[in-house]
Amino acid sequence: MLEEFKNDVIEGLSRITNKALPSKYFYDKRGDDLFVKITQLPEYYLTRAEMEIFQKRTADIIAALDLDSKKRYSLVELGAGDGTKTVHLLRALVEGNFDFEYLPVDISSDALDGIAAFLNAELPALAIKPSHSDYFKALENFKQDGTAKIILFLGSNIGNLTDDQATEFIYRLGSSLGVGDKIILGVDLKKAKEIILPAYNDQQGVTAEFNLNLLDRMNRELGTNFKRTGFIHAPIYDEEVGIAKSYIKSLQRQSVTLGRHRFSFAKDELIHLEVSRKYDDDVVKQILSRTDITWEHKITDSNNFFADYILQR
Ligand code: AVJ
Repeated sequence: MLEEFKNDVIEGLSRITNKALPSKYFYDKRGDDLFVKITQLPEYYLTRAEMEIFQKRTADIIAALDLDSKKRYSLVELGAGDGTKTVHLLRALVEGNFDFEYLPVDISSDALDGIAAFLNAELPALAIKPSHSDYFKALENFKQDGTAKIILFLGSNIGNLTDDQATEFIYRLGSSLGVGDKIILGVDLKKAKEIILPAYNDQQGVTAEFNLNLLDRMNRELGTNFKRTGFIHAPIYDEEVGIAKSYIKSLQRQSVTLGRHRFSFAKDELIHLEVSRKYDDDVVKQILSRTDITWEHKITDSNNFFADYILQR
């Protein structure tokens, strides 16, 4: 794990142009805490918008899933989250007497413990089986269990993937599902720069802190000597394509060492940290066209900021 982190940093920062670091490294303990703070920011509308869908449109989600009361279902959530959105759907399914189990999958055992405790308190009758695992390994294990699958991949988590990576991801998801299985895919929708950019550049500076925390993490875990004051958070939104990108910008000419490696930064040079892809129907169609997954329904919040697409294998 640490070795992989180190190799990714060396590869990404040794480049002469297009320096980059993978966004998955944001999420150490401090990064997890900062992300929770982000979801509560006034500018970060994504979490609230999807919450509204799960609170107010549960009946529509269930209708769109077209469930069969005689079948057994596994509701598999990729990335456990905190359960505050999913609980609404789970409650409605329990109340509707559907035969199902909830299977959250996450690589963080803390996240799984948290969601299990929360759901045991909220819905004591719910059968929950957490998997501390890689998504696709878990799906492989569930493949032959005789249940119909409903996969939840919420929160615009797919937004961190490029379109090619997202296609590959949905394609692999399809191959671990049976015909008729469903996917609920939560995505942030394309919209004006004036709304999207502040979500990644909030007034209080929490998102800046979230990005710059990666410098601290490298210093702590890999022994680099990044100076926090030498860099700033610099996000952009390309309204034409619909992609938000976060960079950190070097404020001066400087260099940083990692063991025998030295990384040099020009004044104003950027390090690319994250893509947050924004979707519309065309992007969804384009991605699905190269998979065996089809689009069944789309459910949005009242502002049309966010969508949960109900897809089918
Ligand atoms: C967790 C990928 C949905 O891109 O909006 C929030 C992560 N980064 N603020 C997003 C994030 C900066 C978030 N996702």
